[in-house]
Amino acid sequence: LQQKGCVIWITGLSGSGKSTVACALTRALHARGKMTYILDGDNVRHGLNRDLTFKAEDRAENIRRIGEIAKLFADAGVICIASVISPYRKDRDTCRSILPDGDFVEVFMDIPLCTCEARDPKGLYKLARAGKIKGFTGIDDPYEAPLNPEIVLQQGEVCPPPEAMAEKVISYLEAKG
Ligand code: GGZ
Repeated sequence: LQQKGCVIWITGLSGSGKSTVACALTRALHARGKMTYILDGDNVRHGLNRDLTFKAEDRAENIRRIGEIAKLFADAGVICIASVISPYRKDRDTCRSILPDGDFVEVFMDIPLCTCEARDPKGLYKLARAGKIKGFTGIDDPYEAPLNPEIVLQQGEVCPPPEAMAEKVISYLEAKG
């Protein structure tokens, strides 16, 4: 194989920019001739995982399935980018545990709730605040931030462009060979 696969696991709140960074990362990796595949929570929930709700057990099952698929892609030599809220540490750690050491790269979108809520791209925070969506992550459902992620993507005064965030991931991958 010309390319070694791995899993880039992007975790963070709704509206933190996971999907945007996943797309920027894919473009940057393609430009370097790498094969990638994005597993986006919101998309996978429309197909394979359409039987799952947002209660804790179903979120766990959502993450388990996405982790198993990501592993298959990595086995096939693809850089698989999972962009899923994955709010529970235990569920993310289970995904890590099924991969060889070093092949699970956890990327934490460390963006404050107030920023995500201000963006509210789909108006879901507004609905959650109004009580029209119950169990919304960050509002009335937990988000457990990673304790030891490989990469933390943060914002200062302004949020860096997604390309700059993607470059941080690429630098990490290059440093790891
Ligand atoms: C969190 C929810 C919820 C609830 C619907 N809580 O930002 P989005 O809108 O486009 O993507 C979110 C998506 C979350 O799916 P995941 O598979 O990533 O979640 S998890 O890892 O927790 O299983 C959000 C939308 O679905 N959404 N209801 N209650 N996000």
